[in-house]
Amino acid sequence: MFLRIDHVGIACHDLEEKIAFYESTFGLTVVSREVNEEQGVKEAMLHVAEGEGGASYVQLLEPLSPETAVGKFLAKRGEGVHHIGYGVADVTRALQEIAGKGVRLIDSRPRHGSMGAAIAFLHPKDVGGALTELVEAPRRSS
Ligand code: V0V
Ligand code: CO
Repeated sequence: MFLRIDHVGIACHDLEEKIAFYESTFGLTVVSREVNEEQGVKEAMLHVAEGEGGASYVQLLEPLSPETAVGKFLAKRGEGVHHIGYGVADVTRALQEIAGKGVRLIDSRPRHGSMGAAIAFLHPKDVGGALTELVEAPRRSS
């Protein structure tokens, strides 16, 4: 079902400061920045590698307000790994298959994600404490 680890999402208080850290420490490059009102975040994707199953990234997340998913996470747990995003070929199909196994879906249908992806979250309480995101990247025209 999973093609790759698409991204690891990292919650932070100050997006610009964390971008500067990842750039200067690891030599990573920002390939996309977005404000996603629905998800309550300002985020940046930093490219890590290309693999057979597609590209992988680090996603840095700053909350738009304390009441958002990432805002609440920061207040409870502080900065750190917030979620893991797995690449899938078809997010709607993957959601059906996973729901059939009794895992609670946060999103029963795909939402808008970074860089034009269709995304959906699974409840961390049903995935061993790991907030899990499914990511269907847009098809490349080649
Ligand atoms: C909360 N919990 C987590 C967690 N956030 N566990 C692991 N990882 C996380 N990130 C735990 C929390 O400690 C509580 O456990 C329990 O879940 C309920 O948490 P809560 O603080 O009461 O918060 P809720 O229930 O209001 O919200 C939690 C969920 C929420 C996971 C339902 O954060 C959510 O809907 N997340 C999905 C959307 C999202 O995260 N968007 C931002 C990324 P205890 O303490 O009761 O044991 S957007 C993104 O990635 C984009 C755009 C992209 O990739 O393109
Ligand atoms: Co994400």
